[in-house]
Amino acid sequence: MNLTDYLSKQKKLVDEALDRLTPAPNKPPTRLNQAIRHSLIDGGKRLRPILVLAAAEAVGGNTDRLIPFACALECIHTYSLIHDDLPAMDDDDLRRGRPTCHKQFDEATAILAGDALLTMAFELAARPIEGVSASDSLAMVVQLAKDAGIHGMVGGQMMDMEAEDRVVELAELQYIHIHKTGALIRSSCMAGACLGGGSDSEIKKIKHYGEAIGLAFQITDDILDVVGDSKLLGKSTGQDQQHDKATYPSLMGLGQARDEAALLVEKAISCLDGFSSAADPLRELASYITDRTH
Ligand code: GRG
Repeated sequence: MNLTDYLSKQKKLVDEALDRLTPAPNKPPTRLNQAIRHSLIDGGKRLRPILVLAAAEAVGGNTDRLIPFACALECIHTYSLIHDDLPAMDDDDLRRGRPTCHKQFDEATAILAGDALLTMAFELAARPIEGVSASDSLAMVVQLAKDAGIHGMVGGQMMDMEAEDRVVELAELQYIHIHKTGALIRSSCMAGACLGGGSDSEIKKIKHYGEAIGLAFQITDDILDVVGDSKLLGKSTGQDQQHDKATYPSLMGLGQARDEAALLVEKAISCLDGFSSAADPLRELASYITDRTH
């Protein structure tokens, strides 16, 4: 398979659905809808929704029916970026190659745009899905809430903030990465596998795949902050060093950080042993996680 073609086809599907599912900019409350669209529409790689669809494909599921759930993942991710960029957190000016939400609008509007995206996500995730039992659907909504919340992304972000300006050991950094970034990636994979009709054993394997690529993704993010091109990334680089943050490269050097990420990719691919070629998109996506330049 050609991953570039696959990614652009899936991204187009997700982009079109997000555009359809998001209130029009001329509909009230216009300023809120414009702020949401500024951050959500036509931006980002759409990795999390693409993982939902690829995991469903791996277990032979119907991917079309999972589009609203896949979009929910992107809504949560985009809300986290909007709030992370606020002056109270990372205070960033640039995101996805354009001004951050609070720069383009104002802080209060950016907070509300994030809140609205988070609630919209659960409205989308809770929609009935043809061919999927209500209990499976509910289980994945609960899983998503856990992974996005206190015991996942939000908790990880809090730990990340608390770890600033003090010595952080590798084990703690790994814990932060797994929660802040990894949990939502794992949730995307699990949701695709479960809602796509996978068996318990398939869901478990894809969950472990998601955990491995989730950590590899954040290690790569740490690496790109050092060696990446801010134009390609669409955000400022060098932020971690500027804020004296513990990262994989700062704790073990760039070379070893790259090796760690590569090992995780290998581990992720091995979780898919026994899956047919329907899991090739997941296999290719694992390598893309560390090979990416943005
Ligand atoms: C504010 C509740 C709250 C959480 C913030 C995930 C996160 C927690 C903040 C985002 C800040 C950040 C740069 C995290 C590193 C990993 C990450 C999520 C990078 C951006 O994800 P990509 O590369 O972005 O998938 P695109 O723009 O392609 O969607």
